[in-house]
Amino acid sequence: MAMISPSRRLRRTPFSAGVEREGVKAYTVYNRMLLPTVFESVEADYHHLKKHVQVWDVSCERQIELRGPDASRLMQMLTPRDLRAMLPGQCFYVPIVDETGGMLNDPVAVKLSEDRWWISIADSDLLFWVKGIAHGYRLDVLVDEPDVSPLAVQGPKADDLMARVFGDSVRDIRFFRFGHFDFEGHDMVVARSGYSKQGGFEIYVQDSAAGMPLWDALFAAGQDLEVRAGCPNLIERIESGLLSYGNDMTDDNTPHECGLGKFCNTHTAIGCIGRDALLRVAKEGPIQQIRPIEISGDRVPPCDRVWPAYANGKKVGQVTSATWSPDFKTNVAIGMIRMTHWDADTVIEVETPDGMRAATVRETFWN
Ligand code: THG
Repeated sequence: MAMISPSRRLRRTPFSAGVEREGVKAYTVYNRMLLPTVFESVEADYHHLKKHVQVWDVSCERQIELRGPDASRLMQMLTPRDLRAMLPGQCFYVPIVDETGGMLNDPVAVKLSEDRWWISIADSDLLFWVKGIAHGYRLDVLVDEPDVSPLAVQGPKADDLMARVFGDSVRDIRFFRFGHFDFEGHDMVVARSGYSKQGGFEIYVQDSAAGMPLWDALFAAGQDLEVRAGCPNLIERIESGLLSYGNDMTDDNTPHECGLGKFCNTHTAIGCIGRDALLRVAKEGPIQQIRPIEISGDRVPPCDRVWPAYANGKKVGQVTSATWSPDFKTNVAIGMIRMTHWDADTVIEVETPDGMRAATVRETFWN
């Protein structure tokens, strides 16, 4: 594929200088911002992530800040997850739905205080929907995109590296909780979260000017831990079943189709704009759902469009993410599969650009 031309519309990040110094080889565009996808190679990055520790520029996980007396009310209007018991200091993975129950985004909601939230968004223009609702309902809340850029530290040695920079108390942060930590006079929000299942943290850097000093401190402290620059890894995230908005699901899908029913409390999420629509569809239950799929044969080509899935010549779904897994020595994939064929061990056929492949619906992802 040809290069992407840089311009002001394609935003750089506070860490771009560090990412370039570490030899980034490829980017994608996410929320109109650069997101690295390859450093050494996707496979080499994968093995390193599972063994050591990586620093990821995930600035493209932009924050939507809600600030004001109606912030919590607005947050609940956006999601069918019941937020009443959520406390400041917690993060929740929250489906965001429109008035039809269709998925608009699948962000992490960060509750800073009763009247201040960050919505750490996946790749869709959620800001416009949120501003429209705040304005249309005349809510007393400010909605904007602040200068906040997440930097992820992921991998089995993440605790050791973070403790060297922020002190041993970072080890005490529980999963999907956050605390405030000082770095050279800058307040940093540090959460135990991240887009891998290898463990680690996300540092929400609230001032672009603090970005490179933090980047450099992590690399200086982690030399003997073999710290490297990394990025969300295609192989690891498919093995782990981490969904990618715009790839694995769109606004045509409900959270239940996406397997996110466990993050919905539609009956008690009073105020959620998609509530009535979701209550209607939840009564019947979804007729298709996301499933782990194992595709037989040797390495599949890159999956940059949907691959239809068939059984007995009839379409029964589609594969939306797929790659060769070096550790499991098979092709791992994520697909949306109709009810008639979604049971574990069901054999289907997937139409890849290389031709038809036998495939099997799995019970679980690969971790
Ligand atoms: N971290 C932050 N913001 C993000 C992402 C992130 N914004 C974009 C994107 N990733 C949003 N999508 C996801 C998808 C999965 C998870 C988080 C964000 C995730 N899921 C775990 C799981 O499904 O096992 C845990 C969910 C839970 O138990 O609550 O972590 O990665 N800041």
